[in-house]
Amino acid sequence: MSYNTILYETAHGVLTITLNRPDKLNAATDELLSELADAFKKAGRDAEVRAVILTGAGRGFCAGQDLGAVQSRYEDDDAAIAFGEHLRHSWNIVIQRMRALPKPILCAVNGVAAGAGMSLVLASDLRYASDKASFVQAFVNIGLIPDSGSTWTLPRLIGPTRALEMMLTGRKVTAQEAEAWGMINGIFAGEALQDEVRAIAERLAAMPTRAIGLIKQATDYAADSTLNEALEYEADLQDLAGRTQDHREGVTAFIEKRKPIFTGE
Ligand code: LHQ
Repeated sequence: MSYNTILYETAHGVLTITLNRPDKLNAATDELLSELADAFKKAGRDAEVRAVILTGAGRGFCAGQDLGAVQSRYEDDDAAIAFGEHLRHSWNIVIQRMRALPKPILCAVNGVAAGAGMSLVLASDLRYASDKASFVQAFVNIGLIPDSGSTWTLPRLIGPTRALEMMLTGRKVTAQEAEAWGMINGIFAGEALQDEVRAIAERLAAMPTRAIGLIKQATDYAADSTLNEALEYEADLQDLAGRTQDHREGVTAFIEKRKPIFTGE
């Protein structure tokens, strides 16, 4: 599949996906969502990709659903049903593929993240923002409810008190507030953001990739399980991690007092 609305660039084990509709703050059309879903599928299959950066072109990260496209749906009498179907076939697939990707996703939030654009941030594994970035649960401002996983991810990250305030008021939260609340991992000056996040991603790309995938899987599972279930699941996944070449390399390098060379196998 060739891409018109995103950029897909791989270097040094790191894939950078750039949402690329800068004049609309990278608001997502059907085309963009289908390309994004395809990009995450491709990233899963490409052994050369060991970390992914998700970012936006221009001054915004992503303003959520393209509202021009939404307006055209009003011609449909069954618009409510169409929204549900639309979510199931577009945004939900993207979010599910992000969580299922057995590689770390680092979000470089270069500007405003609104509506389901903010859901993309929340579905990433590590979140870094420019000091100019902001976060808006914009859904309520247009009479909708948070979607694309926001009702699940946001209260887990910042607690129900702050999450509901954002969801009910639709107010813009600054990068500084987001960091203080634990929504993001760090802030960088706007011009330094991409280089800083690339450096972190390159470090992660040189780590034991299979273990990183299993850590994502285990923590997502634990979010919904009892302690006993989590213990059992950890034991199952540790079985898999223990059979990787990178595990052997890690132990051997430790014993030999040298730096490990992880291949992602
Ligand atoms: C946009 C958009 C946009 C199109 C800025 N669309 N053009 C799922 C399923 C089904 C239905 C609906 O929704 C969903 C999920 C969702 O994501 S719902 C939430 C949709 N998003 C929003 O409601 C956010 C709308 N945008 C805004 O509130 C503001 O633009 C923010 C706060 C993001 C940024 O404000 P400013 O920095 O003041 O920028 P701006 O408003 O001037 O926007 C710049 C341009 O981008 C402008 O175009 P123009 O041609 O006039 O320069 C906007 O129209 C365009 N744009 N968001 N979502």
